[in-house]
Amino acid sequence: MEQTYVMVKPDGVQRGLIGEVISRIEKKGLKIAALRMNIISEATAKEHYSEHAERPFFPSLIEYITSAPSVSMVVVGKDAVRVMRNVNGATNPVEAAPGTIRGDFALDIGRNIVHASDSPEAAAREIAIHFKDSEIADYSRIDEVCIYE
Ligand code: IDP
Ligand code: MG
Repeated sequence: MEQTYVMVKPDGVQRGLIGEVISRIEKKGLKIAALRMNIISEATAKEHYSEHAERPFFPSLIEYITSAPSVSMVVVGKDAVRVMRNVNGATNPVEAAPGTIRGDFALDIGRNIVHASDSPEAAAREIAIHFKDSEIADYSRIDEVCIYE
């Protein structure tokens, strides 16, 4: 089983899409192992998006992501990293396929509702930024016998 870090960004929270995002994750068969709403600090946001520190959109990205509450999750399942990237859809909602979160609900790259780690290494790094080990629940979903062969 693989872990990934998922965020409902402030635009997703403000637009009442927390439940929609969580519902898609749950229905896919992925397991939510940690969940929290908070306003991310500037330091945490800069660490989370450190790979983009030199990009022109970095200051506005940090200002935005820290401007209002977001929802952070650890999501677990087979190939969870790749699966969640596909559930979210392409970064630019213009390119995101219908049926994906960004394809169904977003128009602007700077307001694309969700985040998910782009590799297992990024997932480990991002989970460690946002959660303590003790906040991640180790349990089985009773329907796993139907989800996995
Ligand atoms: P990702 O969220 O699909 O992994 P990244 O390239 O890692 O996409 O970019 C992180 C976030 O930064 C994006 O989700 C988007 O909100 C924002 N972003 C990326 N590129 C641009 C841009 O060109 N203009 C404005 N915001 C951008
Ligand atoms: Mg990214």
